[in-house]
Amino acid sequence: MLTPAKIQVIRSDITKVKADAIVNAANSSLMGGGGVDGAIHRAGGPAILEECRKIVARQGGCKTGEAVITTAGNLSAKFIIHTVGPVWYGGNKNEAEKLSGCYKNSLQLAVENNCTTIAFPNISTGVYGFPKNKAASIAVHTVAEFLQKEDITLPTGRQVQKVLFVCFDEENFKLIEKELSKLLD
Ligand code: AR6
Repeated sequence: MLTPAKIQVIRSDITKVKADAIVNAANSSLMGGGGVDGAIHRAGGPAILEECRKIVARQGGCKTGEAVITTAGNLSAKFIIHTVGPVWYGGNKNEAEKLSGCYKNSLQLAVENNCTTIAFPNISTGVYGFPKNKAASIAVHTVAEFLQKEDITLPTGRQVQKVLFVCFDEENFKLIEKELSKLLD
C-alpha cells in the first residue's frame, strides 16, 4: 500500500518528542486546558497562548475538525498545530468525519508550513471520550490516505518524512500499532 515506514508509533510524552510540528488536542476556545493541551502549554510557555489569543481575535477560535498553527515557544518543534477533536456523543453526530478532519487539516497546515516531521497525540481519546479503537482506525487511515493521495510536496520541494503517533497510554499504543500492521497486509 503506502510507504508505511513514514508512519510510526511510540509511547511517550509528546512534549519530549523531536518533530517540526507537534499537534495539540485543543478545544475551540484555544485558551488551553488539561491533558495534552495543558502539557504543551506548560512546556512551551506563554508565547503559545499569546499567539492563540491573536488567532481568537482574528477568527474567533477554532471549529471542531479544523486546525490552526502557532509557534512552539520553548519546545524544540518549529510549530504547534492546534486542532479541535470532536466530543464523542455516541457516533451519530459526525464524530468520525470530524476526527478525520483533524488529522487532514493538521497535515495540510504542516505541509504548507514546510514541516517534514509531524507528531500527533491520540486526539479526542481523553476527556472527549472517543472510543480508542475507533479513533485509532480513523487516525491511521486518514494519515495513510493523506500521504498517498494529496499533493504532499512542501513549498521547499521536499516531502513529508515522518508522521509519528505519540501515545501516552499502552492501550492507544497497541491499537495504533495494530492499525499500522494492517496497512502492511
Ligand atoms: N503527550 C501525549 N499524549 C498525551 C499527553 C502528553 N503529554 N497527555 C495526555 N495525552 P486529552 P481530548 C493523551 O484529554 O480527548 C483538554 O482539556 C491522553 O492519554 O488531552 O482531545 C483540551 O483543552 C489521550 O489519549 O484530549 C480539551 O478541552 C490523548 O492525549 C479537551 O481536553 C487526548 O486526551 C480535549 O480532549
